[in-house]
Amino acid sequence: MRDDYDERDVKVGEPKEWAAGVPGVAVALKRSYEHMGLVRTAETLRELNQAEGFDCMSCAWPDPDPGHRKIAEFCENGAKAVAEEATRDRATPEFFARHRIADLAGHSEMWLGQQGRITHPMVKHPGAAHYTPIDWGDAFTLIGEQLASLGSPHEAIFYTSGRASNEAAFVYQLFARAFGTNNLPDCSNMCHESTSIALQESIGIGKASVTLDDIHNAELIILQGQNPGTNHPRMLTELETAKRRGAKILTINPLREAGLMNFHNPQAPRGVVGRGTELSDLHLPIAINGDLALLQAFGALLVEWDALDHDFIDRYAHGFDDWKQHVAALDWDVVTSVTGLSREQITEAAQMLRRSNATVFCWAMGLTQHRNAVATIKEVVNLALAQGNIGKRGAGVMPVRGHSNVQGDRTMGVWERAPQHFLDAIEREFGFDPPRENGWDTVDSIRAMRDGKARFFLGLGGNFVQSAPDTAVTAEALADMSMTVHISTKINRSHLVCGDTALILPTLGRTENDVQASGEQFVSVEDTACAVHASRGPLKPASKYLRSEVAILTGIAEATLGERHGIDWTAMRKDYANIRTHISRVVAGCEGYEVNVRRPGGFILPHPPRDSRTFQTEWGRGEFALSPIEILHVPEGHLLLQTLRSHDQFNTTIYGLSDRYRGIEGGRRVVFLHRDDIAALGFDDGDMVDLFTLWGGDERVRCALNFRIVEYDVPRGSAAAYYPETNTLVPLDSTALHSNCPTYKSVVISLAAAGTRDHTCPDVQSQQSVGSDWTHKSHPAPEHLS
Ligand SMILES: Nc1nc2c(c(=O)[nH]1)N[C@H]1C(S)=C(S)[C@@H](COP(=O)(O)OP(=O)(O)OC[C@H]3O[C@@H](n4cnc5c(=O)[nH]c(N)nc54)[C@H](O)[C@@H]3O)O[C@H]1N2
Ligand SMILES: Nc1nc2c(c(=O)[nH]1)N[C@H]1C(S)=C(S)[C@@H](COP(=O)(O)OP(=O)(O)OC[C@H]3O[C@@H](n4cnc5c(=O)[nH]c(N)nc54)[C@H](O)[C@@H]3O)O[C@H]1N2
Ligand SMILES: [Mo]
Repeated sequence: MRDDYDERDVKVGEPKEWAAGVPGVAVALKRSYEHMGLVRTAETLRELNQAEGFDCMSCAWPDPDPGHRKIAEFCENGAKAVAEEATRDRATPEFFARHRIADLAGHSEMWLGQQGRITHPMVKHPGAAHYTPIDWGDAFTLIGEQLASLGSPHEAIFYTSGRASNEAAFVYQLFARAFGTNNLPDCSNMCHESTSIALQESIGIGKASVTLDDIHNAELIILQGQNPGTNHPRMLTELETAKRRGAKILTINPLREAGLMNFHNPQAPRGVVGRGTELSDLHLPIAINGDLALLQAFGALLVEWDALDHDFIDRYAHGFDDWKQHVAALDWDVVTSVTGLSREQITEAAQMLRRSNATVFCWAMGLTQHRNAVATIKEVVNLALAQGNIGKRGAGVMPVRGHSNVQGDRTMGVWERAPQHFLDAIEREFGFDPPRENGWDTVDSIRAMRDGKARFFLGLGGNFVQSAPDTAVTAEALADMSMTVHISTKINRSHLVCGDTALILPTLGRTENDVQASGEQFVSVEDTACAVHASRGPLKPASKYLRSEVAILTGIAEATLGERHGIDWTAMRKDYANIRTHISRVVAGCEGYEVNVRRPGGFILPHPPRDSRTFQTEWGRGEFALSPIEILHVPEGHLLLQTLRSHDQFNTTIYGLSDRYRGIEGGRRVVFLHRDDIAALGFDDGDMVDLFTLWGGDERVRCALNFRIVEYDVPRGSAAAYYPETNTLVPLDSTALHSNCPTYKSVVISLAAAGTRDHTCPDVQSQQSVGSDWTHKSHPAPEHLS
């Protein structure tokens, strides 16, 4: 089992021009056999994304209709995600007895994950150096007592990662609110929050207006700020179908990602032997954060050419005239300098919009994680409104969500700012008055912990300390808690940055059989196209001591609230149908939930703009937004860094060290730079450098050390490096306007030859040591316990 690697061993090859195909299948099966063995692999992958099977936990891409699913309806990275969960390796109490927490913190994130599934609930008592086993009942009692001891319910933070099922999410938010707080931050706060805010204000609902049928029938598909070949590989199959039916594809990305260019479909003979399908018809290598200006330039040209849907604008939109004037006054010098694109390139792309009668706009983190992200996404909507591309077959806005159930978790009320009508429905259904003031989102939760306003942190999945910005600040904040609790499948770094008392509560994963008092249970999830369906795990649980998320959460609720509010947690645990009954009465659009969700393929939630061009906005129409273009000044000698995913990770879970499509093997601490920037800064390809953030004057506070320079086709002035190694560089206070999403895709940095610049950052020679400095910050471990 590999632990760490030396950046100097990184092998750099040629980036690929195409995605998937035979290598994808080969890698998927190899990883699956290694982790699961032959029989388990066959058993598991056969059920993946089938109508009677389980929902893949790798991304939120929708499944085809039941009749149209392939025998193998999964992708390389889905298979890796399954193998990661269904592994035969186990992190047992003996494992935790062998390793002090401080020693575990010395290992890489990849190594931690490779230790396998956690088998028993574990506790670290104040001052202890190890995690030791604890009974479930005792664990719940400890949590209940801790929560009861808080000065106010608002001292508790209830975080969610987007893998939790609808049933778990519903129970969780109900518990937090019955306890008395809306402090329900989630991974969405770091992900598509900018989308949710922008779409809510512009079209009245924060979700995609597109179904798979629309993708297949589009004339133009725009892929902006998204790397589907790695992060939503099943999307490539649908793009291929669209292409074969004549759609054009416009890609907008600082990088020429392999999956944007060409697709060798591993499930079709032509993908195995042929030349694959060319995807991108035109690629715009935009400068980081140039999208708002680009979209406004598109708008200006469409107005100039009168390539507009006036009927739609008159009937369904508001604010068109102001927008028209706004884009007509556009300064093209600003546009070309901010986008790094020529007027000809931009015009050629705008012609594609002009010619299309049905355009689908897709985007992901390349748009959402910038300071001006909300404005940028509203500009996407402006274009959609201008050409009537909402509520029409083959057209629409399509934020491509990340975590497989991040959208469902929101629908179920995991939201620190849940709307009043949702809270009213909770009150009607359960007879208590939920707190009405907004809770903390992710960034505000970190601030609250840092400032001593919170004392308790519970994570329903996720890896908070690695996914959040400003790792040093976040770790210190978390280590200051009286209690940290993580409901998890596998060990991750957040378990090693402990509050005074720390608990790990091991849970069943999506692949596993969930049996409760009334018998076998299923759960339900929602994909990025608003389809809700059931998911049933085929495998025997990794350990007989595991409990489902619902069982754990209801156990905590009972230990904390007892009879308070008279909520019957036991009934919900016994039979999840009881949770779904509540859902059907509380969540709008979920009437008849139990019946609908049991249908093969499930059901699609209502979406007023998609269904009937109804817009539940201030004006009852689709709103044109006016956004000034702010120029992000990067001082001389500095670069704009975006942090992104390699092909061999799922967020903070590192599967391996192969970013195949970008030609990187054997390491992750690399920084991609343009050849001329490398030269201008006085370096060579292959040099080792330290990265420093320019923020608030002092450039020595945030650093990430020992990165190998890789010459790459990125726009001048920009840099790219992997998440989560570079989260140390993202300032907590650098967030998107209105959505508070960290600006993970625009961090101003400088470089220095490794080891040559003084710094004050607590970082972190390498990824491993993140955590070790904080593990016992508040209570150093007495040596005799080790
Ligand atoms: N295998 C796998 N699947 C995943 C995940 C994973 O980690 N692994 N994560 C899941 C999650 S939670 C999410 S949110 C999604 C993430 O899916 P993506 O959003 O595709 O993920 P990122 O790697 O962050 O890639 C962002 C892309 O945006 C581009 N980009 C960066 N800055 C800009 C910009 O200013 N403008 C434009 N136009 N483009 C820009 C980058 O070059 C990159 O191609 O994937 C989900 N699926
Ligand atoms: N620099 C930078 N930072 C980023 C991003 C970026 O692009 N750049 N992207 C952001 C985005 S888009 C997101 S969504 C966040 C992700 O943030 P998180 O959702 O917090 O992180 P993950 O890595 O997805 O969480 C992985 C952990 O979840 C646990 N887990 C896995 N399966 C299950 C399950 O079934 N149940 C439970 N209870 N636990 C499970 C495992 O223990 C695993 O270690 O990170 C954000 N951070
Ligand atoms: Mo995400």
